[in-house]
Amino acid sequence: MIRYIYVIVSVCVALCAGAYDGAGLWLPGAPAAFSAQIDGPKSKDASVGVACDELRRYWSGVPVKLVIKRDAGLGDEGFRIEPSDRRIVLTAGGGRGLLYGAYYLLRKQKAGTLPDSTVTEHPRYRMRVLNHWDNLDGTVERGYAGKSIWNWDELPDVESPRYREYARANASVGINGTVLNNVNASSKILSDDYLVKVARLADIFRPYGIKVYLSANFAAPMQLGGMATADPLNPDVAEWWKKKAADIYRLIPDFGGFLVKANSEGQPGPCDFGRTHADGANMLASALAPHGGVVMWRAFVYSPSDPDRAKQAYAEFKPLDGKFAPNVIVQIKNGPVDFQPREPYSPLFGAMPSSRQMVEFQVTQEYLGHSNHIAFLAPMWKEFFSYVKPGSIDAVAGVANIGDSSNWTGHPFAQANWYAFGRLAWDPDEESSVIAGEWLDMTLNAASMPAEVRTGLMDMMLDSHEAVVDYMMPMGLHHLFAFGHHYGPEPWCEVAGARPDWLPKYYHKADSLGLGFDRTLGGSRAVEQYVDSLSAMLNDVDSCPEKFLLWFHHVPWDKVLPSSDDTMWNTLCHHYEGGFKAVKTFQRQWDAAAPYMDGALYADVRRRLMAQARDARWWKDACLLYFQQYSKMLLPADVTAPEHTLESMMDINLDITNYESPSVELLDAVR
Ligand code: GCW
Repeated sequence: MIRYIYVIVSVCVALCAGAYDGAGLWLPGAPAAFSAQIDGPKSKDASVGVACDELRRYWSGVPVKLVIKRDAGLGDEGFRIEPSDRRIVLTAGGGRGLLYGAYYLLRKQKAGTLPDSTVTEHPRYRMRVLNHWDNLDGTVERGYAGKSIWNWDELPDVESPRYREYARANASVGINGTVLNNVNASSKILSDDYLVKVARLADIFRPYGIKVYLSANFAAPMQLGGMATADPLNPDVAEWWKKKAADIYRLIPDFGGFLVKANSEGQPGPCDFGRTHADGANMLASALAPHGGVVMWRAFVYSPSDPDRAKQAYAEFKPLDGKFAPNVIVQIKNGPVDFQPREPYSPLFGAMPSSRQMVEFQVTQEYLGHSNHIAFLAPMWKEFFSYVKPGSIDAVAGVANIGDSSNWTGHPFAQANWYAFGRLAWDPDEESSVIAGEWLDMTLNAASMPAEVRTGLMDMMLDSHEAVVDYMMPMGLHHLFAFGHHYGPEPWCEVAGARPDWLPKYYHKADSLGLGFDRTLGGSRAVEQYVDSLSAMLNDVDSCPEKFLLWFHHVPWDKVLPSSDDTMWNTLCHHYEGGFKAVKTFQRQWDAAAPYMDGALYADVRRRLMAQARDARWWKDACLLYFQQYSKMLLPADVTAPEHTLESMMDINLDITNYESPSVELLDAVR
């Protein structure tokens, strides 16, 4: 009976709220039925206005008094909430603190977890930045949620309502910066025509505490300025950038700075002129310094200084420690290779004690099933912070998964990764389960579902990343992806003329003896780049954690592992099987929630989960049948028999670009 009432109530809630299209994200949608009294300070700061407006519209509890107190030790962005039965006092050092405090209250109200004693919050990082890989033609590199949300042709005259909603969503989770354009940057973004458009976006974002940054093409003085060189030590080049910076700050007084991908994957950089990364970064930094801007200089470089690609960024950047200007921050991907489903942390973290460093996470699921697979990434990012102490880095960046699709992110659950990125950039100690629970309650009203249904959805989210690792690349395997678009397995991939380190065989090294990349002291010696205690642990095949085993070791197929008490081959097979089975469990967990949600949402995720289950099986069959040619061992009896033959899977050739996620229909057709 109770269950029956739940269904009726939930259906009513869904109907009252209108059909779910995901456009409202996790944000408060319907204005509060009874508006509470909100007293704010008199201030010209637009963020104060936003904080008060949001509370006036959506807060339905006791009165709230907002107070600015510069000397309360709360900094620019921190806030304090003192609740009582009669009213809540929200104190902050300035407008942005009030903004974050207001969103905190609305979040807790929606999730039903309002505090009953004083809460003080400060963000752990001053810079919490999204990186958009958006091109000026509207495509999004590695974007799987439609086209770019920036409509450059219409700007600055036409203002899409999405710009404000975007800013609001970011502010609600504490994100305070955005790099608008792809790191594979067009110089055009720095032209006068485009800067006016950028300035318009900056004006819209400012009240929400969001600074705008741009990716800069290092050769812009040549491409845009018609100069013969972009040599960072050439005084005319430095002067060109100084003038460019001054022009930008005239239009955007609080411009954040530049993000630069230099001498990486064909992008120009200081090394083209015989200079170092520090020479290049410092020249840009001195152009920005008078205005307070920063340079985020990416360490994603892999020129073959060492035969092991995983060692190259460290080899190139560590010697530059201490040579970067104070307003340069070296932006390092979380792992040493490239956003693989699981990587050990990049050993560059901690190896440059005299330089500022920031981490770059990938929110968009380039290597995690695009927008067809559910993979909640908070646990992966927390794993990074378990090795790299949050206090040892300066800032956090995330490659955005946002596009113009109606629900912003393609997969409805991919919204949770945008949400989790912001929450962890604010507080890396927050638990994944808290973040997942909040998001579910706010977005799917999960708190009103029966407890076991809500728990099922939580488990689905919390287990999802590990499941993807298991059916794609368990035990430290990496880069087994199809060439180019990176969707689906291709451990056999050969492309004539391609760089060897873009091909799977370079990484998995399967042969008759075993599997995995020997990075021990007897191999590429990559373990040496890690701190001593860890290095010894990783170097020993019996103490290396199973999850990194094939990253660091070439392991015999029949070696019995201490972690599983079974052969490496059987253990590998069980991981693939476990990943596939986990997705079957997710399907049941999702089906159990069907009666409590909007039908369109249910059907959308159900369809994607079907694709994910088929893909998990495709990955399992492809990798196990391919590796079996080398192991020459039988699949364990409890592993589901392959549905596909190796030959049929080697024939699959998805006709998609780096800007697309394959449609479920296309996947049906090819498999
Ligand atoms: O993983 C690779 C991607 C490229 C990307 C590059 C980078 C923007 O496949 O699409 O380019 O990383 O991070 O620069």
